[in-house]
Amino acid sequence: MQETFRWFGESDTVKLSDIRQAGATGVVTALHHIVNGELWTISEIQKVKDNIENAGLKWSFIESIPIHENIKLRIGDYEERIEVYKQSLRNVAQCGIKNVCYNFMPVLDWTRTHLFWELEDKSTALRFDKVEMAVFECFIMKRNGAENSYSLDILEQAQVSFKGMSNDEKQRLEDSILKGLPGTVDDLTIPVFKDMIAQYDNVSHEDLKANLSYFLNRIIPLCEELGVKMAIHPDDPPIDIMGLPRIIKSERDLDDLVNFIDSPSNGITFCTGSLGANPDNNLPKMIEKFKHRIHFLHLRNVKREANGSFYEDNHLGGSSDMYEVVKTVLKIEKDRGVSLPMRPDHGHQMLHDLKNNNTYAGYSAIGRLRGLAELRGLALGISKSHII
Ligand code: DNO
Repeated sequence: MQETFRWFGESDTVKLSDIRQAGATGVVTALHHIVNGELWTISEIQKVKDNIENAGLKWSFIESIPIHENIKLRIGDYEERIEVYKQSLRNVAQCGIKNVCYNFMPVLDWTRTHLFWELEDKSTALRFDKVEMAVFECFIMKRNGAENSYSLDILEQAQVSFKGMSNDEKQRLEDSILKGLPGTVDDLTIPVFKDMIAQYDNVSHEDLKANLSYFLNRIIPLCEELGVKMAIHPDDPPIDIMGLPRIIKSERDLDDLVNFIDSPSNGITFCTGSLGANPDNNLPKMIEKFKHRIHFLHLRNVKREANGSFYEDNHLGGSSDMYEVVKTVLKIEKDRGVSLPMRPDHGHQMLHDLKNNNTYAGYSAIGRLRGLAELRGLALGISKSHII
């Protein structure tokens, strides 16, 4: 595996020099200052690339060139927007960067109810709490019909929890869900968010899949020409939220994805944290099954709870067997004769991260360094023991 670290650009308090000291050789980043849907110009791409290379690192993966909502919905100016997307792909390829992560999640990207949830050892983790999600949807945002998405038991707990919450706690919950996403330029407010969600009122899973298929059929032939590999990020968490259809959650969804257009350019970011939040996903089996389409790895480990809540545990802790995951990754790399870019995804805020807590949620320096170091040791141990 090629070790990489995500970097959010100049505004990131984790610097390229820190990434180098963590032992990573690659950087994963995007033009975070460009608004979703705008063209990525060669000069802007080249500036970021030079910056990374001057720090002795390589730009391994673009995460992400985001997809405009009009393309996901196939409304309005979506054809022009696909053309802009294609031009951005030509431009990144011309700068020599040919790995592109993206996602097709409606409105929201990854969603958590807590960005700094305190663990027993006083480090903090990201958490998705089903009851708090119900509090937000049913009592804070008051989404029409939200009650139908929850069991009676969760709704009762949500009611009690809401009554006991201070205004600050309510605000913290709202901000975690609507403003928690690192590296985006747009922060959402409840009214704007409601309007955006309403656009999906009559969009089913099948409709959204058809739109993804349409998009891929428009861009993948160009990607093949350019040698660009697209790698879709799964939906996180892997469930429908806020009544929005989410379509990349399971083995079946990935089956559909690879069948939309049969091409090595139509690939997957295998995120063990997103897919691992669904107990039905057998991660080693899926890695083996989609081995020719996995271009990028996000390794992290969530601890699942009985009611559908989860938090992000240590990289070798959590509910997924990271030993089996890494063993399978090394095996498919051997079969294919490749070394896949991998980043330790998310990390706890710990040690110095806690004193300097202006890092992006999930993207602390030391927490991710710990994750990377543990994964590196695990991979080395597996390789040296000749079990694959
Ligand atoms: C979370 C990330 C996601 C991911 C995008 C990819 O930490 O893995 O935000 O970058 O969904 O498009």
